[in-house]
Amino acid sequence: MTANYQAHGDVAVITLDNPPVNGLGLATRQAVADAVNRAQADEAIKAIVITGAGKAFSGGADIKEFGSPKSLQEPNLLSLIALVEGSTKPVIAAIHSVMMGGGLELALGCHYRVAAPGTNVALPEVKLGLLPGAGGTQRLPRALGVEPALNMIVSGEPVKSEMLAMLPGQKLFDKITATPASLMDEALAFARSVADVRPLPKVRDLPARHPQGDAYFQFARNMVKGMSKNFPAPAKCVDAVEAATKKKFVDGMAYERELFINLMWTAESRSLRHLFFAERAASKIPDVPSDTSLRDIKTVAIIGAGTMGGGIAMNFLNAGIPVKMLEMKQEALDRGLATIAKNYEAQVKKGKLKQDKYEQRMALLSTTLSYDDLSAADLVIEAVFEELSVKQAVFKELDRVMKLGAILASNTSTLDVNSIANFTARPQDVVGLHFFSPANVMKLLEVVRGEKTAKDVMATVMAVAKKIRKTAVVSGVCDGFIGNRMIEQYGRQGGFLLDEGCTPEQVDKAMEKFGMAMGPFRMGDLAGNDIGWAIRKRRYQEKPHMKYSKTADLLCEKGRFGQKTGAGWYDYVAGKRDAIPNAEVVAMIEAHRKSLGITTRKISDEEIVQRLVFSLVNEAAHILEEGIANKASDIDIVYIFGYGFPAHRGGPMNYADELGLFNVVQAMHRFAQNPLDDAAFWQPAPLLARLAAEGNKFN
Ligand code: T1G
Repeated sequence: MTANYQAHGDVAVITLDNPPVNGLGLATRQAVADAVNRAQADEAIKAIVITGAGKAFSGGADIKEFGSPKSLQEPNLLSLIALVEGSTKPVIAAIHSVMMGGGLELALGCHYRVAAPGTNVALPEVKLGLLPGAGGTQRLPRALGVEPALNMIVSGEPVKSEMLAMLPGQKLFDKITATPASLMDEALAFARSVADVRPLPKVRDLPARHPQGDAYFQFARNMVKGMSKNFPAPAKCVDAVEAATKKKFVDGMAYERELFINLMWTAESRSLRHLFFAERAASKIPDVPSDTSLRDIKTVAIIGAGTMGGGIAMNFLNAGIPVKMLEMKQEALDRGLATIAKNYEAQVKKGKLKQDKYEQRMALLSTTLSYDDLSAADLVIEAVFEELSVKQAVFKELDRVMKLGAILASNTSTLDVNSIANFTARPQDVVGLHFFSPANVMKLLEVVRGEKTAKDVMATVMAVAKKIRKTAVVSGVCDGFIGNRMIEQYGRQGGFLLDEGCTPEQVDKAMEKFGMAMGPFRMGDLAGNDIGWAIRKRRYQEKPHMKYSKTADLLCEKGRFGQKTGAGWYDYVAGKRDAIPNAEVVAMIEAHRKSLGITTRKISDEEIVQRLVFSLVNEAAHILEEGIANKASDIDIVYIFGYGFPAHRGGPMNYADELGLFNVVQAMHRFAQNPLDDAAFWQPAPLLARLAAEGNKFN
């Protein structure tokens, strides 16, 4: 079903019915057009109500159709809206729950709009690198006023229906119903009350004016410019809305269409649309049915009240889930609690958290020094020292005390979750939950699936991740899982570039110009260079043949661990985050090159970006081949949400697809010729080589 038709006396009710969000795909557009024509032809019908079944009025155009002929096939959305607006009988939109994008544009083509309170109303196209392409930039300013319309279009954020209805002079909503439940009754009554009103009111006939015209739009352009460095869409939103105030409606519509089509074909929009689906796809695990029954997670226990334990606890407290924290010593508990309170108090001071909410959250937190107090918890997360013997002691205790059916999770970032699971007699209940630091801020959560982890445990922790507003990606068990395994190759390339002639600043600036939130050396200073040092020391034992630059070790031998020691690759002033280049570090790198007899060369930003990003891509291709990641889009999500990869590039895999895998492989062959690089590493992973040879893509 895509839309159904029902006559209620002299009012025809057309109900969009295209689950899950009544996307306005071709079949739905066709069904609505047929229903509108049917109501026109039926003399017994005096008015038409359009509404949506299920959990949305309409979530907008069907994004899955973009880039395919279907999205343009008649009746396209513009034609459908024109058909509704040109109806000889009044068309009333009965709106509830969600009205977004093309859904709002369809409602703006109706003659009247009746909405339930609490409806989320938005034009989120800008979040997809687009702008409203079915009249939203021309009708919403007319219905709502230029400024509120532009704010909604440029932010893409939802606003509640009852809030919009309070705007002075607004013509978006003719009525807000008493409750969501009374929507249909009140919409039918409203339809009968306007059945004979002529001429039919059309949003397109309203004026769109702004008293300070040019000055306002100049201000708007300046504001938008600052926030949309890598995205063309927001600035085009301003152009389109300004056109509504300067051009005739039909000309404004033509201009909007031109801007929309152009944006549709930008790499930025393709990347953002890719990420929209990738984020949703990440929560789906191929061999775990979506209807797998979930374990009930009412209370959580956390082992370890350090930085990670405290940050993890906050996620659950924020979601209203009680937490019991265990430490070995009271002063560790006190310190942990104090840190959590301090974090919340900082949010209260900034006005980001209400005092009563803060107190509610803290009331959900309890502490203990005894494992026996944890037995009732449904989920326990261990966040203790990253040492297998310590994890072993913890999981033996958990195995002893936790109730049957409890999920036992480790926050380990590098250790083998299978080994940890085998410390217990219930490996099927053990899973890795790798939070990224700071755990109460970073959205990414790597859910590490052990060989024996039960399917319902996987389904449960993915649902818990959504509840605590994390973007979860499933990883298999390997050293570094997905993100850290790839970042190790990225860091190795950074080291080689220093040996070959780059400064840390040159590499960082090239990557930040590419769009990374931070280049590799600033990132190392932030995370702590000693972390990478510890891993490399392990590597030198495990893989003596693996090639590394020694510069990072030399830096750590000087105790320059980064921000936490006030100095790393860069110098830092207490309380500030600015990375100040340090001449001694540069001299140290130069001296090291001399000791190796290396003749430096000028290295382009392009080579820097390609070697760092393609090192991620090649390692990721191995990760896919080994089944550590289920799909390439999951790897994009890991890098966007966990490592500051630029969203407008869509993630490393999407970026490689955009460049063409053939070109990526050609570049890798060039890198393999460089005697100072690691030729073995640059052999394309078989999956990458095959896709490139086939002219195929990862995603
Ligand atoms: N098109 C296609 N699929 C969509 C969709 C859409 N517009 N919106 C949601 N889905 C799918 C989604 O992929 C997921 O699928 C399922 O619905 C549930 O989504 C011409 C050009 C509406 C607030 O940008 O913001 O109109 O994973 O998990 O949390 O100007 O979905 O189950 O297979 O997000 O309840 C503009 C995007 C389109 C709205 C519901 N509209 N959607 O949130 O569910 S462009 C949007 C959302 C447009 C016109 C332009 C949210 C939601 P699956 P979900 P939710």
